[in-house]
Amino acid sequence: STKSNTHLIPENIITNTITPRPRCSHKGNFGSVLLIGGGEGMPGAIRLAAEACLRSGAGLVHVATHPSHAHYINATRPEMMVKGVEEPQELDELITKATTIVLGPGLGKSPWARQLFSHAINASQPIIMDADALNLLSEQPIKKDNWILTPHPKEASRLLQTTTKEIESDRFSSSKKMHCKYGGAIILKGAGTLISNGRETFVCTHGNPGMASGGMGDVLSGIIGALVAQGLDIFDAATVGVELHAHAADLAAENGEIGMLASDLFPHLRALLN
Ligand code: NPW
Ligand code: AMP
Ligand code: MG
Repeated sequence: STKSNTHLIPENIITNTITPRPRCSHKGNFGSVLLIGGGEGMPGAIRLAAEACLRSGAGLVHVATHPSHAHYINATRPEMMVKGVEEPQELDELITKATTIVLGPGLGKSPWARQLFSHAINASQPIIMDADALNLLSEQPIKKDNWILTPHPKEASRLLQTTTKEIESDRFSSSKKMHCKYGGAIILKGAGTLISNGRETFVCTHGNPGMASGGMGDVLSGIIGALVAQGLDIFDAATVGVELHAHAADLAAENGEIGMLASDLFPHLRALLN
């Protein structure tokens, strides 16, 4: 059956995976993440993903974004290194230095976005694909082993050229179909998020409807980027990342679900990781 290799995410997965830092560690031990996104008028998504990445322990965080707001991102979080990128070739130096790449938050579908997308997906590092990177991928499907796709049901419907209703009617088989078509690790988001590599599927039972607010998914892609940069393989990073995100959201929801913000997760991420 489609459910034979299905498990709940183990309760202790975070403490079993995330270990204290050795006393002599330095930032080079925790990887460098390049986040690409934030088309004109949409700096918030990539700003949130990049902070989630820092808050989840990445050694260095670089953001490649639209030149119109590169300054804003750096001014509001100076720990990030930000480059306003006009032409896709300007990504090359950043890609060379990156341990892993997060592609898509707030990217949009403009000619600028399409050029950056086409250039970045050729990188050899693992890529966390989110938001408009998924929408653009659905227009020209390719298969890769070392990437993580993080669709919500509507993005999944575009990836499989079907309806959201169809995706939701059998989330297990939808995840498997996405793995067959695109490869890698698949995260089908929404209440009861599924994480699948085609052989095994984990189900996340944490999280809450307070998470149904803008920017929440952008935070997830940043968390996973940080975990890949710190050496987790893509399936472990996807699973642990989903659990951290949901657990942080449950802690944030102790102050109430309604009105909860994606950035409210940040202090809880730090507490859970430590
Ligand atoms: P409906 O309304 O039910 O038909 P889109 P997006 C559906 C950036 N952002 N179960 C639902 O459809 C992103 O990074 C920027 C069922 C919903 O209306 C992207 O680049 C922010 N259906 C870009 O915006 C903060 C579900 O999908 C529709 C579902 C567009 O991303 C916000 C939305 O999907 C945002 O992150 C579920 N669980 N979840 C910023 N601060 O800069 C979603 N849907 O059309 O792909 O648009 O996800 O908003
Ligand atoms: P996005 O739509 O890309 O912003 O992603 C939304 C994030 O919030 C995903 O990680 C979803 O799994 C999560 N989420 C949204 N609504 C719920 C819900 N009702 N229960 C649990 N998680 C949710
Ligand atoms: Mg999203």
